[in-house]
Amino acid sequence: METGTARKGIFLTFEGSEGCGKSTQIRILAESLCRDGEEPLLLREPGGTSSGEAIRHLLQHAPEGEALTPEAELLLFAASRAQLVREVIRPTLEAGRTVISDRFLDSTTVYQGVARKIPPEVVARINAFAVGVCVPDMTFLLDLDRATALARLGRRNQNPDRIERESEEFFEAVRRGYLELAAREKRRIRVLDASRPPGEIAEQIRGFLGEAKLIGR
Ligand code: T5A
Repeated sequence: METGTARKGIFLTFEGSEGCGKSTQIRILAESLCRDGEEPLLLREPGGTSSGEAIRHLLQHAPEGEALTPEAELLLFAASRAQLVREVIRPTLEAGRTVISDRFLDSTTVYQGVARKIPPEVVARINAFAVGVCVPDMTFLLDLDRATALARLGRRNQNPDRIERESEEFFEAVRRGYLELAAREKRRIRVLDASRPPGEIAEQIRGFLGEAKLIGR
């Protein structure tokens, strides 16, 4: 059984559907933290460790991943996360450094739980087992309609990965699932209108940071 350790760094995560602007906002935030003398650690899920990157390849692009069942998919995302938490995130937070992750456990709640229709209590148990006490201090949900996201992704979308090939219904469920989750977890999840210009969204995120730092202490 894991016990809580004294965390000193702040743990921030970004969530939202494909093309909502997570990577863009993470880059802007990291640059601004660096100007303030901080050196945040940037991660992406699945991935971030050598085993996690192998799992990412299997989940997204490998032909061997094409026939994965929803249950196997859920466990693979959880396996990548369990490794990332113990190998990278916890030691980094304990060393006092800020960690910013592009996706984390909420992606599983929404993509595998809501969109793949795996019962929420099963997803919650597996998520809890994978992360232990390592829950984000604050999560930024970039909410964007599907048409705008597709237009932004443009050319990249001509070579979609396994999940990007899902139906419009799937991505509607993802968006709805995220908004419902944010309504249930108001203290941790901040919803941002991702159709706004990048600089405006970045300013809102900076505005929430002070609060995240207080929660993280
Ligand atoms: N997944 C993941 C699960 O099913 N379960 C899980 O548990 C986890 C962890 C990962 C996939 O795995 C699934 C979900 C995903 O399908 P990925 O390859 O890591 O996928 O990619 P995504 O996370 O989907 O990220 P994307 O790269 O698609 O999009 P981003 O990072 O959200 O968007 P970004 O910043 O690259 O922006 C896209 C474009 O829009 C422009 C950018 O310049 C870029 O061209 N842009 C804007 N344009 C106008 N206004 C703005 N405000 C803009 N912001 C960005």
